Amino acid sequence: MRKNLIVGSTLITTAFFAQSCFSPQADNAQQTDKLPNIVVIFADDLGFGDVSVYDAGKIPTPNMDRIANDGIRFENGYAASATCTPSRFSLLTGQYPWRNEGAQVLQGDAPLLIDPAQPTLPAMLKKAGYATGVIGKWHLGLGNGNVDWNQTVTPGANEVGFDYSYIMAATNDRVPNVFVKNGKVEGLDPNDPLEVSYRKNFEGEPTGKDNPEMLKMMYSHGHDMSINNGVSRIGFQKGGKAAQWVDEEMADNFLAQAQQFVRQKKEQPFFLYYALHQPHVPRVPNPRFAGTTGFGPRGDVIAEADWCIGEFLKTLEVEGLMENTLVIFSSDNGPVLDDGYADDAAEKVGDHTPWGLFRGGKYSLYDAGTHVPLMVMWKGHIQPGVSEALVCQVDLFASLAKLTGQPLPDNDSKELLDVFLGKTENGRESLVVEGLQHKTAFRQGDWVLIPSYKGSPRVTWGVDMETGFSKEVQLYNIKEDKAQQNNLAQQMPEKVKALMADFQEVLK
Ligand code: NG6
Ligand code: CA
Repeated sequence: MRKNLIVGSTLITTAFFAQSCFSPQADNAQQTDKLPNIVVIFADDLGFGDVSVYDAGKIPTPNMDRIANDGIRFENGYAASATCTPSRFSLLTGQYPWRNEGAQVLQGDAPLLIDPAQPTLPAMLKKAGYATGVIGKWHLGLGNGNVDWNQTVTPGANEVGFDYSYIMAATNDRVPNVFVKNGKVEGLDPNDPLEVSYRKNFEGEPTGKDNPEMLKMMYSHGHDMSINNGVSRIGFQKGGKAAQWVDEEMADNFLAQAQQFVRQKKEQPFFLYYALHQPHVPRVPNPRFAGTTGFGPRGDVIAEADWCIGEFLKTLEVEGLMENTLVIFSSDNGPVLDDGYADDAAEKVGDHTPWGLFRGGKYSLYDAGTHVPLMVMWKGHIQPGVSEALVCQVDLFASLAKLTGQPLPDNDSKELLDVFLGKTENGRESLVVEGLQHKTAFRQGDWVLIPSYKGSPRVTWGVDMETGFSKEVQLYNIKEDKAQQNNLAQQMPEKVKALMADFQEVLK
């Protein structure tokens, strides 16, 4: 058990905020004086064991560790899904991803996944008087399915609650390789229009498949289409050359944007969703970090991400905002080694265990798919500690609504503010997590139930990863058997039955 979880007076202040002062009807100006800034820093494919504070990590991550050491480190923090789009959908909407058929890994020209009429975390905070911004990876679709990248791309992040957006449309391995600022491609030369297709190449444009001599990093599967900056990607693009990103500069670019957002919005409460692109493929660190960890590019971009977090925290400090800013750090899904480029991730992993002690990783219904690093820091308001509570990123919506005096949403998000602030360990009783193809598992207490599923037990596109699918029903005690090696389903049919009944209740 944790002791002295909250400094007495600050807790009273927080409770006071939540209960009386911040009624949704209250005058915004009055509220905004006291509301804390909220920053969600969200890594891409960073595993539980990639963060050195979680014991298993061999790559030093002093700045991520600092958030944990100065705040609450969650030992049972989950993403809602083992891939990016569905996980981010849940973070921003408070809804389980499998309730939305379209919430699957999206291509770079996919339409906006979130209905602008649907309640979102940023829109809720905007109502509470926050300046809201998203910087970094989006991957929730843009436009209406027929985007002209040379015009304003809409609807997008700005239509679902963000006042400011500076984003990559999808992933760093998908076209278009440009930044979209408030719906406009940044740095586009009107004389060199940008065209994007996921169906066929544009006449005469080189590809990784046909022009491997142009590549500085070889693909291992997929990723053999249009080339930008010596890296071939998924999808085809033509033109827009002046706007295309340089991977090595991406971290500095997003960081500068995040710092600028803080400096510009510091007078009012702000909500910043700082969505790092690391350690997703292609892993191309700034030369300052290349070769620094001994774990190959995957290790080096984790070091780079950690540095970005450190610089960002320094900005909060310099601006005098540390004690008035709630910082949440997590990852969208579990880790993967070879995810489509020959970048030595598997060869150089050594005794580093990105998945910690858990089974599986990205794409997997096993625990490491969704069991991610999660930590919350709020200087002077949270007494540092470790929490065993079961929590999910989907719960941030309701919990932050509570913090800011907004009505609680009517969705899958559970109000766990006191848990996130380290005041209690009464987290969720149960949670549904998602693997590939909207297939789900049920965690209740220390038990995990994976129903019988048809489908390949391994990811089929060359990634060395278990999907978690099996014809056998699987039941694990995750506390005693973190690595999910001991399937107890045969032995404990009554437990399976009881869990299945509760699981079905949620799935309705
Ligand atoms: C897969 C890609 C993978 C990655 C993933 C999305 C191939 C072979 N694999 O389809 O490289 O981009 O999609 O990752 O193309 S996520 O973190 O955004 O969910
Ligand atoms: Ca991801």
